[in-house]
Amino acid sequence: MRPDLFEAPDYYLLDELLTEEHKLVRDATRDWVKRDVSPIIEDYAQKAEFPTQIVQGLAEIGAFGPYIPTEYGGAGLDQISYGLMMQEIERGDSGVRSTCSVQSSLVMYPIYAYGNEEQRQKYLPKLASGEWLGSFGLTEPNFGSNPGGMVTNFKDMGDHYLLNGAKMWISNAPFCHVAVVWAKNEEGRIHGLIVERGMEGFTTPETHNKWSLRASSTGELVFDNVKVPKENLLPNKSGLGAPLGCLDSARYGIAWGAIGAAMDCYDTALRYSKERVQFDKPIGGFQLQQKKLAEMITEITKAQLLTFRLGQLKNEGRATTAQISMAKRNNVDMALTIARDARQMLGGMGITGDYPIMRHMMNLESVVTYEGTHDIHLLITGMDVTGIPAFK
Ligand code: TGC
Ligand code: FAD
Repeated sequence: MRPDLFEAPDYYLLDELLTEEHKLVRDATRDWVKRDVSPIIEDYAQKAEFPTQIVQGLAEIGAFGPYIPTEYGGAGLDQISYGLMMQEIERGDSGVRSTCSVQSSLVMYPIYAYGNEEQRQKYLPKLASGEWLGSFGLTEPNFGSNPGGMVTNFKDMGDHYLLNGAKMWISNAPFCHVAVVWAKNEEGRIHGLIVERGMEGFTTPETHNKWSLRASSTGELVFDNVKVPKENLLPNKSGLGAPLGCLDSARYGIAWGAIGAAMDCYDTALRYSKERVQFDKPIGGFQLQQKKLAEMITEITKAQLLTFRLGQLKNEGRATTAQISMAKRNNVDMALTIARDARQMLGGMGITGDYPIMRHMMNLESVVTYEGTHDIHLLITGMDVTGIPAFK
C-alpha cells in the first residue's frame, strides 16, 4: 500500500467542540494507526490473517476498555473519546476496530456491568492489558437477527453447569482466551457465562473463505458438555436485555468507526481526483466527480454531527437504544455508499490493494450486517416511532 497521507476532513469545524483530552486521544490514536496499522494492514487482509503484533499497541493506547474505570485497567475516558478512538482505528481497518469493539463493549462491558467484584478483578485487568483476548457468543447458526430463539443451553449439575450448543460468526473466536457466551437455563432464561479456553469440550474452529473483514479472525464457539464453574455465571443481569445492552455500547462505537472508514475513502478519492489527469485536466475538475465528492463530504459532516450529539447524550446516560441504532445504520450505510463511489473515482486503480478503498468497501459489508443488519435497525426505528414492533 502507498504511504498513509490521511488528512481528516472537518468541514463544520467540529474540532472546536472537542476538549483537549478528546483531541489528545484522537491524535494519539491517529498517529498510532499511521505508524503501526497502515503499513501492514493491506498485506494481512490479503493473507486473511489478524495481525497479532498490534494487540500490545492497542492495549497501550487504551483501546481495550476506553470507558472502563482505571481501577480495573480501563482508560476511564468519556464516550466521545471512546468514539473518536473507534473512528481512528476503523480509519485504519474495520477488522481492527472489530477486535476493540468485541474486547471493550462485548467482553469487558458485560463483565464490568453484570459481573461480581471477583469476576471484575479476575478478568478486566488481563483484558485491558491485552494479555487475554475475548469473544462474544450470541449468534447461532439458526438464530442471527432473532437471538432470543437461541438453543445453546446449560443445566445445573449441582457443583457446576453443563453447557451445550454452538455459536457462529464469532469475531476473535479462534484465538480468544475467554468467551462471554449467552445461553438458556432449564427455564429458558438467557444468562451470560464466562467460558475459558482449555475447558474440556470447548472448541473454536475458524471460519474461512471470507471476502470481508479479512484482517479479523472469525470462528465458531462449540460447546460439547462443557463443565463451567458456577462462579463463571454473570450474576447481575439476565434475559435478552443483557446481551442487547452490550450491543448498545458496541453499536455506538461502530457509528463512530464507520465515519473513519468513510473519511479514508473520501480523502483518498479527493487526493486522487487532483492528481489523475484525463482529457488534459485533473478528473476532480469534471462535474460528475465533483458531485460525488460534494455528496461525500456532506454525508460525512452530517454523520459527524449526529454522532457528536449522540456522544453527548451517551455521556449523560440519556442515549436510547433506538438513537444508537439510527446512528449505526445511517453511518455504516453512508460509509458503504462513499466507499463504492470513491472506488469508482479511482477507476481501475480502485480495485487494487495500492489504495485502501476496496478493503474498506468489503469490510463494510460485514459492518452493515453485524450488530444488527441494516433492515433490523430500520425496524428498530420503525418500532420506536410507531410503537408497533414489526419484527415478527
Ligand atoms: P424484544 O422483545 O424487543 O426485547 C427483549 C427484552 O430485551 C429488552 N431490550 C433491551 N434491554 C437492554 N438494552 C437494549 N438495547 C434492549 N433492547 C431490548 C426488552 O425490553 C425486553 O425486555 P423484557 O424484560 O420485556 O423481556 O426482543 P426481540 O426478540 O423482539 O428482538 C428485538 C431485536 C430484533 C431488535 C433484537 O433481537 C436485535 O437487536 N436483533 C439483532 C441481533 C444482533 O444485533 N446481533 C448482534 C450479535 S453480536 C455481533 O454482531 C458482534 S460483531 C462484533 C464485531 O466484530 O464488531
Ligand atoms: P439473518 O438473521 O438470517 O438475516 C438474513 C436477512 O434477513 C438479512 O438481510 C436480514 O436483515 C433479514 N431479516 C431478518 N429478520 C428480518 C425481519 N424480521 N424483517 C425483515 N428482514 C429480516 N455475532 C456474535 O454473536 N458475535 C460476534 O462476534 C459476531 N461477529 C461477526 C463477524 C462477522 C464478520 C459477521 C459477518 C457476523 C458476526 N456476527 C457476530 C453475527 C452477526 O451479528 C449476524 O450475522 C447478524 O446479526 C445477522 O444474522 P444472520 O447472519 O443470521 O442473518
